[in-house]
Amino acid sequence: MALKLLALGDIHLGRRPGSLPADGDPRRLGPSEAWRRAVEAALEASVHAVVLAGDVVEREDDFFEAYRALAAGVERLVGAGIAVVAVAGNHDGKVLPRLADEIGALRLLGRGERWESCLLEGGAERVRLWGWSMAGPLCQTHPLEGVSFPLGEELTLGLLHTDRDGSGPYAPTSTGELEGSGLDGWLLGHIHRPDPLVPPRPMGYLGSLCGLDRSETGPRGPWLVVVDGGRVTAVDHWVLAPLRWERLELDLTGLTEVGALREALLGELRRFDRSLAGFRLPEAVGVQVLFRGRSALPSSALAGLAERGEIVHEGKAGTAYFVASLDVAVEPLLDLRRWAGRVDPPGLLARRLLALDGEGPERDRLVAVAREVLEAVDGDERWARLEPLGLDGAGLREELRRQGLALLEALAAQEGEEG
Ligand SMILES: [Mn+2]
Repeated sequence: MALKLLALGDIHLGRRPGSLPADGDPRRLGPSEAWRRAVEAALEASVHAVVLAGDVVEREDDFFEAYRALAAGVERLVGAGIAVVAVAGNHDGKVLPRLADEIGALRLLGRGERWESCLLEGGAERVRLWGWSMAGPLCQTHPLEGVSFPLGEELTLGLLHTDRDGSGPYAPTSTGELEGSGLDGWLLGHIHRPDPLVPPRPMGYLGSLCGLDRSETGPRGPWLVVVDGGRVTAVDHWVLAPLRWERLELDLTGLTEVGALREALLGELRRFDRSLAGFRLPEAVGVQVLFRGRSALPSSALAGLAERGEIVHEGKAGTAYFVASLDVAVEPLLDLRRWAGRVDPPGLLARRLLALDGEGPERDRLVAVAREVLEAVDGDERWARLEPLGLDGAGLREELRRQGLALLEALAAQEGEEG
């Protein structure tokens, strides 16, 4: 008889997802619903333990909201004989110990930044789980430095919120320390992108339980770890998050009218929806659309295709597909060589665009001039709260080309020319 353990990464109870469909209810799409789904799945599968890898709660201020959601889930699990064990992360280093005091059935491991273990039992198997909790938002301590674990008969797993291979103030560890620890696996919290976790020695990030903003694309959910015959025999990602984020690139080359574009977008969404599988399908999918290719359609028509948050498709199981962002990287159908033959500003612009496509010194000069101008803007403290500009060579060149082509497109339109 195997032991089944369900491992959850960063939940961030209390956080509202970054953007939502027009009529989206954060309670139905956010972390608390993801947690509710995970609890239900754990009960259905009769797992023996549920373990939480920290950042269970978003902020101190979310105590009451987190308390309600967490207590309800923990009580259902513990009522069914399922142990619930957690460590604290940088977001909940202060609040999770207090929640654990309130919710007696929630076992917090490693209070006060000290290693502590508990024994999980299920079927004919036993697992020793080692955990260490952060005590506040910042922690320069290296939790694994100079630590050696007493290794016994039973399988041992580690549960930790850590910045792996980082040097920041988030309880840093190194891959070498994790691998050299002698433990049979590490279930990590902090980084929201899940690692591939595989038997017999799963080692890595569980990922956020539910994508919290549009950068957190792809499948999200808890991981089932199966222990049989004293070793980890299976690790399965239970994709069940209520909200999912995806990037979608659409090549417009050859499309000449906005209607065809709409159909192309729907076609892509239908294809994606058919491929969508998982433990439970999402309630909503936020799509970041990027238009690419060469097209005579004006950028304004592309950008105006849908509003942010607009629901553009309903999937087979009622999944609402909404537009999280719409970006245009389409190149107009301009004959640059013909334009470059002219002796006027559009001609100069076309020659520079051709130079940017080439390999010569003129390309490097243009990029260097642009960088000099933009660095001054980037360093200006008025813009300090905005995202820094990406000023690497390839990105800058691409941006210059995009802006230049858009400008030439506008100039061409003024002349009533079609390329
Ligand atoms: Mn964290």
